[in-house]
Amino acid sequence: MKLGIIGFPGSGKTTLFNALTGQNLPVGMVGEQARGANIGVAFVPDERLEFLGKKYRPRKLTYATVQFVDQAFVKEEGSKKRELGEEFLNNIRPVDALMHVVRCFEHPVYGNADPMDDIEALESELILADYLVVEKRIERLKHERQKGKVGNPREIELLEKALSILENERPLRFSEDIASAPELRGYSFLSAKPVIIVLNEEEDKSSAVDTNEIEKSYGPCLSMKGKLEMELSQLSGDEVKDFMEDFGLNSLAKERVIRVSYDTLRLISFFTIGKDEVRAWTIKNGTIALKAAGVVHSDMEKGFIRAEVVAFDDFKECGSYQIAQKKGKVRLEGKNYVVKDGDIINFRFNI
Ligand SMILES: Nc1nc2c(ncn2[C@@H]2O[C@H](COP(=O)(O)OP(=O)(O)O)[C@@H](O)[C@H]2O)c(=O)[nH]1
Ligand SMILES: [Mg+2]
Repeated sequence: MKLGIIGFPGSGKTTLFNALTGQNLPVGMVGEQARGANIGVAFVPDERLEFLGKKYRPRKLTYATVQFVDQAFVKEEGSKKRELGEEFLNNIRPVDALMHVVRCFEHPVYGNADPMDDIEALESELILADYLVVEKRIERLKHERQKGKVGNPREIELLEKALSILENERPLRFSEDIASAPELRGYSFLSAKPVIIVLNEEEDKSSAVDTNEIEKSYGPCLSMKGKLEMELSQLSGDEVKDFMEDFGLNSLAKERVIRVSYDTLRLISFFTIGKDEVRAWTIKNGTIALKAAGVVHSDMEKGFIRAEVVAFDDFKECGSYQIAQKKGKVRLEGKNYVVKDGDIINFRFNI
């Protein structure tokens, strides 16, 4: 899973990126220095995986990971073709979801905070970027039709529909048939991606923004104190617990961001266990066993025979794989079995 961190300069993108990935990149850069992109990885916290690790004591305990791209907001100056710059588009088009960081504190260079205005303004940028792509493509298809090329009528129909949504200044993500159309996948429309709004709050103030209001119009919304979260990410485990207590934090922003991302993208985890490695894997909810096998290794998909499956909770209750087997909790499933969150799977395959 790949998430793009976007937002206006000084909103706290790099601060959040550091908090998520544990990196320590310079923050608070302005102008030229704030440009460019950072790429990093966060481990998905999972108590179930840790439990399995303690049971099996494997040589390697491998967490699922989420990739984050911290992309500076770049507009191409003086270009008539595009509003958002090439760099922004190239880095953000391939991500699965967007995390929009919104500044809720006064900034020495960028001034007062206007969260609602910023949310709307950035959304407009995404809509405009898509609009330009759709408009150009439709023009081209019309031109080709005049020359006798028919094209894919379904694609044209979908593009026309997308155009009318964008003309009304609405993002594409609320239109299920557009957002999920295989004919449009290649366009990677920005406004079709799920958006998670992250309010970056002032450290010593309580929030003045109504997250429910935002959720109604935009998508899932969570708030955090980015500066504090970044400081916490630089500490060791025990220190973090103490500080969280001091600041009255129940959970880290990192954990909440990942949880909301999983929910938004409808992702689940399954586990594989062995002496060498105990590992968590990420798949879309609804994935069948055959495809889950392919996530682990392409040979497992090619030579799939069956999956031995035990639900994590059953495993935990039984205390060991052998007991789970004796109690009939280890099931044999075929390739069309729909994998559930927390399944521990042993793929049988033959090539
Ligand atoms: N006053 C104040 N400053 C903050 C807060 N959170 C972040 N900042 C500062 O705002 C700036 C955000 O910078 P950065 O993360 O580089 O933003 P980016 O341009 O979106 O990547 C940094 O100087 C942070 O220290 C806050 O809650 N209060
Ligand atoms: Mg930055």
